[in-house]
Amino acid sequence: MLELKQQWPEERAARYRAAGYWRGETMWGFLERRAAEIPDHVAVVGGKQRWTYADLVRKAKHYATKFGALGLQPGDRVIVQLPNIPEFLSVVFGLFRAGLIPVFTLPAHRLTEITHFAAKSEACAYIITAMHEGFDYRVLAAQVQAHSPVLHHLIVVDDVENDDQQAADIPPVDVRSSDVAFLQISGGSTGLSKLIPRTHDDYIYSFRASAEICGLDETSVYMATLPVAHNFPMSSPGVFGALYAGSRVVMCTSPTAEASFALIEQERVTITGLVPPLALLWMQAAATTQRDISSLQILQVGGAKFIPEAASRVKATLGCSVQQVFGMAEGLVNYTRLDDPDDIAINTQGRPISPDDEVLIVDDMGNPVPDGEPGMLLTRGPYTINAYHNDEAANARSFTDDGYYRTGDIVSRSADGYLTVRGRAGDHINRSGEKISAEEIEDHLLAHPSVLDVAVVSIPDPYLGERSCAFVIPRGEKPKGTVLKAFVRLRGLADFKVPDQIVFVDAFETTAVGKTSRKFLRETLREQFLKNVEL
Ligand code: AMP
Ligand code: DBH
Repeated sequence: MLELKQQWPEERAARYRAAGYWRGETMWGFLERRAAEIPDHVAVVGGKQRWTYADLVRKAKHYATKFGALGLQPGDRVIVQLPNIPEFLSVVFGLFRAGLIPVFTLPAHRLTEITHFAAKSEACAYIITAMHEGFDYRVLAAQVQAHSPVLHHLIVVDDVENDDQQAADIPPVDVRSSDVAFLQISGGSTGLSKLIPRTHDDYIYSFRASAEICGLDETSVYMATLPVAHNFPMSSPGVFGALYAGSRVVMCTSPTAEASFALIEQERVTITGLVPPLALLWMQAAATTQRDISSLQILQVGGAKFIPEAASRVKATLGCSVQQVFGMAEGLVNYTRLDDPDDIAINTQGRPISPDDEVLIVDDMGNPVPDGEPGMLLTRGPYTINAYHNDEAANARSFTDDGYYRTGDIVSRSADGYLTVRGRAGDHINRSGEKISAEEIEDHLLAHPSVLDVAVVSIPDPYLGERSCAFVIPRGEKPKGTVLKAFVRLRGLADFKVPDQIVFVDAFETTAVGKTSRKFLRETLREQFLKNVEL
């Protein structure tokens, strides 16, 4: 089995320890300590469940025991595919206690993605809930297992919950805080998603500091509204930051305004995070809601650019402050601060968490650009990774020789260090915060016999921010767009990756001699499309 690694050069690691960023804590260790301090405080609420910190620790131990009884060994990788239910936390902390490595996936992922994650991580177990939103995960799991030779164990949380047999508690496994705690997933700008190894030290620092920036304490109520396996609701400050601060976590299974407002009213939620399209829907719904959402103090918005005009209306419509969050599962997270003047909170995507986050903004030649000018964002620091797992090609592309991560984002920086996102260099589609690799979808469409060539392009969309559009040159008779969409879905892809729109073209124009790169082609198609739309 490939070793899990995430290492910083010793000089920097020593500096991060000396500065008190890395404190030697572990994921299990911090929860157990919290539970000893505030055992009766409510830790997590969801559906009909309401667990105290003591309950959460007891339930996590139960899972750890189950994992041990199955023969899982410390260091084994376990795919976790769970919606926003309290069991997400008992399972994941159970894995931490047993020294197992969660591989986080989204409820929307399907056969192709899960099989890819299983292969890349060499996972030997897969944890699901039986049914969610009408989808039967047991059927998916059977297909995934048929494709994944070492994925021997399937754990369905519903079965574990119904089984009250108490096995003997296993002793906690000794893990080092510098060890990799789990594998997080990137949106994937080229090809399939990459796996991101995060250590206990670096991740705990990111959510502990995030919880401080967001002012979380034992009176706060954090609602996870976006799918909790996303880095944003997991750690910015997310469910982990909330538990670290002794706050209450509310698990919300549906991000609609109706369902969310009901939970905000019922649990007196003080803070939650959304992607921009959802924030727009909530702002609209707030005008007519009968629900009392006055407990909400902070609405975080991130994952994609929140335009200033929308940000400026949050206070008046929802009655709370807006906090912009610009982050990435690879590390760096920026926040506008709670005491920032409106001008900053509305017009920028914030500044980094840490004084030791190093940010470089460079031109095409790699030279730093002056403040206020757009350039490519490179970063390294105490919670930004130095390498992906098991992907040498991506590592060669994504990191500089001196350890900076190439974010692919084009940003400008103000004199006081605030970043504004201006665009991006890569070719992914940021569809409502879900990043989709154009290349990945092109490869699937090319497998259809009626597709001669294809380019997948992001198109600005008033609701989604961006939508995906596939420009297809047919081979022989033109297929129906719906047929191609169904074809992509049938290849076992998450629904959000199915092209929103299909446009047939006779040929791809080669306007400039020698410019045959896919990137240039996608840009040309996007421009032509937008010009036609305006006509
Ligand atoms: P990932 O690497 O899949 O975690 O996706 C992170 C990417 O999401 C960033 O590199 C940005 O491109 C985008 N992103 C996240 N937050 C924001 C934001 N507030 N504004 C604009 N883009 C964002
Ligand atoms: O989009 C993201 O990946 C993201 C957005 C906000 C993120 O990872 C985060 C905050 O931590």
